[in-house]
Amino acid sequence: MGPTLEDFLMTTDRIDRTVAWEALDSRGRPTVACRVELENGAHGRTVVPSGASTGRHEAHEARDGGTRYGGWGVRSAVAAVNDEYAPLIRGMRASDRAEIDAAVEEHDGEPNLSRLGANAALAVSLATTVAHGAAENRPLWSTLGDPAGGDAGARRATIPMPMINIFSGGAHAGRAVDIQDFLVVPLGAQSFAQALEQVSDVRAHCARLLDDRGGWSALVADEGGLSARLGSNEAALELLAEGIERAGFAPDAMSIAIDVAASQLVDGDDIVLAGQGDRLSVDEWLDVVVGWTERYPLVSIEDVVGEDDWRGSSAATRRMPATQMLGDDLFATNLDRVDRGVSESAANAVLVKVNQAGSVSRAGRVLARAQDAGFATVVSARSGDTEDTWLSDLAVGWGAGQIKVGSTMRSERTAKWNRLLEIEAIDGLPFAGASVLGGTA
Ligand code: 2PG
Ligand code: MG
Repeated sequence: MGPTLEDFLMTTDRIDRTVAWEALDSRGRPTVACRVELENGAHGRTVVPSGASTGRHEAHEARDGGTRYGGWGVRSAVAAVNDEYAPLIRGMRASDRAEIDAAVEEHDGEPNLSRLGANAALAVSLATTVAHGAAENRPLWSTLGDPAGGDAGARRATIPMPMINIFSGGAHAGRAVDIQDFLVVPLGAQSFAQALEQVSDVRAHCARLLDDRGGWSALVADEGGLSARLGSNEAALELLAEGIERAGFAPDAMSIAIDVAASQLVDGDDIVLAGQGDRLSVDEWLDVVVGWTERYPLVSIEDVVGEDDWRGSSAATRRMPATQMLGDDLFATNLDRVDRGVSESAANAVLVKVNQAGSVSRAGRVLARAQDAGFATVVSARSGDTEDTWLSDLAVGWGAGQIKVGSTMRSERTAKWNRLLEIEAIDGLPFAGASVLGGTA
């Protein structure tokens, strides 16, 4: 199509200027920030998140190495946006996000975006997405189903069920215990606001219990959770179960989820629980976990075995059919891996992180594929996150059943919860409720 009157008057959503710079994430590490400005004056500005328990199959995050910021600098990714992507996408329409994402992916040329970095590609994709919402003067979540978005399409927008971190170990807490995340799922809540209030109460009770046991609840882990060297992984499960009871909730109204992040624990064919001095075969490990599902209200287990252990993942899903078996590093927000997981029944739920994929369109396609296969879906933040709130809008707009953002404190976490509270208060969308969990319970 030739130039339109709108083009002539500079009132279109065509991209005028794209600028990236180096900013900091919640761990104080450098990350890529980006602003996309449109001809009509609207703009989108985003800061890219980053993981600690990063899976091998994730899109590649470019880091500078060297001595600046201990090697974590992202000047090369920033330069890729300013020197290569800015001229590439200039003049394209923010509403054509799928086209923009495809142009960026093609320009990088590597499937995992390793030439210029997935952090560069994602910065452009996210800032464009936010700019589109701003240009339309609509809430961001409502733009996710727009035809040219190329992601999940028109899914029913709902406020997701949160799974909220209470206690941290693994790579998020100096390996205080081996398992990375101990979370609760407020299955009995009738609204998102009530869910958050109930979980805050459970966290407060767990903090008191921890102090009573000689821990120090004033110190928080990477995602705002409690942490302490409890001596065993099961001690953390006990802490949560007791905190839930003291807060007055029945186990089916306030249940437990864990993220084993087992790729961090794999040594050869074994799972090593260094904190408690155990080395177990995968079958022995699964016996332990099955025992936990019998003794605790454990409704969701993430990455129970290593990221390439398809056999172990399928065995776990077979042995715990009533439990949500959630793949994070296993799927790495990658379409081929989700397809394999579906055909081998290697899980019944998919965790979606946009920076594992490298673009909003790619992540949206993965989420839609999981939904179509009848898998449960959980949209997730990273342990190194930022003040941005687009994640909440993506989860709502894509109709993801659940969201995982960390604990109920630290601003990079509460920014996302607060955005969901805002959507519930302003837009009046329904709360997803308990039926969104995977497993046959
Ligand atoms: C995970 C995430 C978020 P990270 O493993 O699910 O908790 O951690 O961002 O470090 O990969
Ligand atoms: Mg995980």
